[in-house]
Amino acid sequence: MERTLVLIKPDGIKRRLSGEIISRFERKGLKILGMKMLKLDRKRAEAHYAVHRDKPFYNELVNYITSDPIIAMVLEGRSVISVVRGLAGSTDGSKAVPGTIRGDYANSIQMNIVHASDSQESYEKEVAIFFNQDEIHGMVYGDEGLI
Ligand code: FUP
Repeated sequence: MERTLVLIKPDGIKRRLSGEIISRFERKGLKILGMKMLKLDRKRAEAHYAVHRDKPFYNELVNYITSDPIIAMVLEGRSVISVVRGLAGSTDGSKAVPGTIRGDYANSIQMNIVHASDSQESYEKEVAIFFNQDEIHGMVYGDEGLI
């Protein structure tokens, strides 16, 4: 079963959307295997966004993600990486389709509410930045009607 790493970014928390966002994942039938609230330090933020190191928006992005607390989650489900990317919507909130998290709640590129791993390789790199193995709980859920 596939897993993904999701962040609720500072704008999502400040706008009191955490519950709404978590609900969308739960209602879709995804399992929450790990969840924590934390303020990201610069070193971990730079590791998380390492692929964007050379982009013009990199510094601002790291400043933003370290500015206030975030919520990190490990979700599990069938094809969960692409499913959660679909639920999140396009990066730019002004272009994201209504019905998606960004389409419904964001109109910015930077403050776009959530992050979600874009591949298995990204997940493996990202989960190690946010979670220890003993913070991921594999056996919490039954699978009644959801698989
Ligand atoms: P996504 O995978 O949809 O989160 O988007 P990207 O990996 O392309 O970008 C990562 C983050 O960089 C986005 F969430 C927001 C930020 N970003 C900018 O601030 N400006 C840009 O032009 C593109 C991305």
